[in-house]
Amino acid sequence: MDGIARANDQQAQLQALYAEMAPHSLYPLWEVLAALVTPTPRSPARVHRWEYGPARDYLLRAGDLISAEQAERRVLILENPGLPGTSAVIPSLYAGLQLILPGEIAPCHRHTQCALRFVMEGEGAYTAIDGERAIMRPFDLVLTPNWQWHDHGNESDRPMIWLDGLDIPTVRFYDASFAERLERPAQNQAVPAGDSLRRYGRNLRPMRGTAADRRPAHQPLFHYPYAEWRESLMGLAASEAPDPHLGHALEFVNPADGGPIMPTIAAHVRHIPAGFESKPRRSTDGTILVVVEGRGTARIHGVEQKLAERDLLVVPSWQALEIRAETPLVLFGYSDKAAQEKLGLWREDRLQ
Ligand code: GTQ
Repeated sequence: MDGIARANDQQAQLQALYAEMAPHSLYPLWEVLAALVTPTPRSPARVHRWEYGPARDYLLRAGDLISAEQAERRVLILENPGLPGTSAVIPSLYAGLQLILPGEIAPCHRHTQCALRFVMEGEGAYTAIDGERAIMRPFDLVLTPNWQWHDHGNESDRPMIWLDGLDIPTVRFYDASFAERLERPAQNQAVPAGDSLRRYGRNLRPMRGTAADRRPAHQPLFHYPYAEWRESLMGLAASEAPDPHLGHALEFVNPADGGPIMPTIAAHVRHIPAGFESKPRRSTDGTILVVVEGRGTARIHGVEQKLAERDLLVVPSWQALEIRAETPLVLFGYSDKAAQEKLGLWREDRLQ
């Protein structure tokens, strides 16, 4: 046999082996190794932008057709076009836009998934967590840590819309989803609205061992108001030059340990001064960005995405992002950095 014939014979025998093994759920690694262990991340997720206006119109139409109570959660999923059928915005995280109309209640439940809410519009509706309401205003961040009872209600006279960020795909990956519904639609208010912010939100905490220390020790705070984070961000912007890759950037922290807000999800805000162009930066945490204020352009692999107020942009793992601000840009973002850091996976690359 010559070399070609020998190679053909090897291929034929291997193919016969694969065909025989497959019914026994056995497969050759050497055929897939390069796709499994890649030298750098190759996310199936794509860069995608949702303009807020059209998404909002569809959500309000859904509001005419189904009640929050009937839907349990009336949400439009922001599904990544590269991850069809998964309800995921990046492989590990979920994003959705939730609508609560005046007088409605999204019934009380709890689940092992962690959630954050970032308010897009409306004022005065609440998320209640374990007996305490957080009254929501535009661009507030509100958390629902895993397994805490929560319901949402709108006692204002205007629709309330927020972005939901959950770790649904992560919990699915670990096959660790549990959920329960409370028999009553809304839980009782055990304490006044804003109570935990006053107790734990000012670098103070009730003395350990006293009844006043009523929130779980590992997750005392769940409301990060816009009025507070904006003041910190603008103060930073006024005091020093922006970081060349990030602009001015602040991460939200869990006061219990100084780490990310939840075990699986990290969140941050950024300010990019007018006329500033950030240098390209990539990181392994796929990130969902919301434009809070201003106008600009995001460039990813030479492709430009216009950014206008309340638009949403997803940047998958290891895609280099450059941001140019036309007017001062304020962005909110959340990602799976919290989980990746725990697993020793998180990396970033600051390009020139
Ligand atoms: O508000 O509890 O967008 O359980 C998806 C699942 C919101 C919620 C979502 C949920 C919720």
